[in-house]
Amino acid sequence: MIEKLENIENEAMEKLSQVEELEELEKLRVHYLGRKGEITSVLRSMSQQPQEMRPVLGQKANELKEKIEEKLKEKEKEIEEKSKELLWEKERIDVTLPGKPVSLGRKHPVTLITEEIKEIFAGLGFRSEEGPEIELDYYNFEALNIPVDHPARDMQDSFYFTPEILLRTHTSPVQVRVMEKQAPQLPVRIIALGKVYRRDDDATHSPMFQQVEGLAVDRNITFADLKGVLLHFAREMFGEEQQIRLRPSFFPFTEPSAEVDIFCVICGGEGCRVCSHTGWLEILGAGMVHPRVLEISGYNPRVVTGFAFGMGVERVAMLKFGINDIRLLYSNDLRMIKQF
Ligand code: 2NL
Repeated sequence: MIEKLENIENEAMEKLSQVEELEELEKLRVHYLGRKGEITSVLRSMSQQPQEMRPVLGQKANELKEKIEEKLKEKEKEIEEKSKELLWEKERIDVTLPGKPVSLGRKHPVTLITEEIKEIFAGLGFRSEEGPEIELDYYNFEALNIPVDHPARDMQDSFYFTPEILLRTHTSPVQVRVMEKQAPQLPVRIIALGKVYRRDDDATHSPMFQQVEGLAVDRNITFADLKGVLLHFAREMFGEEQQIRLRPSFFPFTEPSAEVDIFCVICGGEGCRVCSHTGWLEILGAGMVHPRVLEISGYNPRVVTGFAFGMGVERVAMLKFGINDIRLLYSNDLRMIKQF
């Protein structure tokens, strides 16, 4: 019997030292210490042993049981440590590996031009103003002397919510609101910029585009001031050699009115497809603020005069960057935006 216990011990220690997984370890525990395990059966068969051997055998068997339990515990700890180490090895971060490149966001060409326009006019003392994109008919048309039967008021040309409320078709209502608020205080020197909406959609017209309008109201403002400001703007934006050309035009909110051209920035005045072989490009509309508009907004047209102008930011961006289709600016194609 003693010999049997010694055999069990040798075998158990040998097997236990080779175990590498918790499952195997559990199997061995059951094999030796379980209800039908080897040690258990030795203890159970004690009654068949000679009386005088029982204490010695019992003690030996119990000692072996404890020894195996200890070894099991030790082994379990060892296996757990090892698996933790393996996991750590797998998840370890190698800080010396090169990082994944992060692509930087950048400004849209229309944003770049807007910022440039803002800066040029800030240099002349013009403050930037913004206002609501959903506007009242009053601010968008009526206060600007646009007659009730004007084609711009047509449902076909503007986006209406109700007969009184629409998406603004220009940023002029921002300027009307500023004048209304600060009248009769002088001077007014602002640019109004933001999104405007018209029912248009082709290579040169988008249903949403961005507009910058400028307004100066004070005593003794003349058409010469307007020309000087616009020439300065053209030279800052398109180069110091730039020339401007004014052609007579008509807007209900200015009188007199003009359309303003610059030398074609594509061909330098030689004549090309972009300028229809004229050498000139239209970039903005302008004029002296109509006395009716000044009056409606709270200024006395017998005391003050003003000039105003308006331009499409996309058009300026297209000319400056040589883009021939406005829809490219709003295609959300990264290949496009990455070029600026
Ligand atoms: C264009 C022409 C223009 C104005 C906008 C304006 C604003 C007030 C009073 C008088 Cl509050 N005028 N704005 C004047 C002339 C032309 O825009 O071609 N825009 C894209």
